[in-house]
Amino acid sequence: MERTFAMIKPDGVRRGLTADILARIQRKGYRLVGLKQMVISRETAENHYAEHKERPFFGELVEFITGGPVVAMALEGENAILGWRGMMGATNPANAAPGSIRADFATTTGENVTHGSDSAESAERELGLFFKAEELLK
Ligand code: 3AN
Repeated sequence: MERTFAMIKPDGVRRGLTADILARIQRKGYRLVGLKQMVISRETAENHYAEHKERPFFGELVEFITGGPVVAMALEGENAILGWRGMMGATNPANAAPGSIRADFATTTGENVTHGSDSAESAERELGLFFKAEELLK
């Protein structure tokens, strides 16, 4: 069993896609062991996206991700890290596999609806950044 950090970004929440995305996760069979709607602080955003600090789009990315409520999730299941990445599709929606969330709901890389940890190390770091231990089901 693996745990991963997943998020519906502000564009997804604003566009009313929350229920659809939660339904996909539940149909897939992942267990939602953490779930909350929140506005991300600037500090948490800069921390979360620290690997992109030198990229030209960093400022824009932080403004976007703090610009409205997100849905933060902890998903549990077999191969949940890669599996959720597969459900999201490629970062650039133009390259996302048909039927994936980004292929179905997004047109730009900057606002691509969802986030998912890309490795076990990222999952552990991001789950710790967004959830207190007592907010996660055992
Ligand atoms: P993923 O979200 O698929 O893990 P990353 O980690 O490469 O992709 O990028 C994190 C976020 O940074 C993306 N979801 C997107 O919002 C933003 N981003 C990445 N590349 C670009 C880009 N070339 N232009 C604008 N925003 C970008």
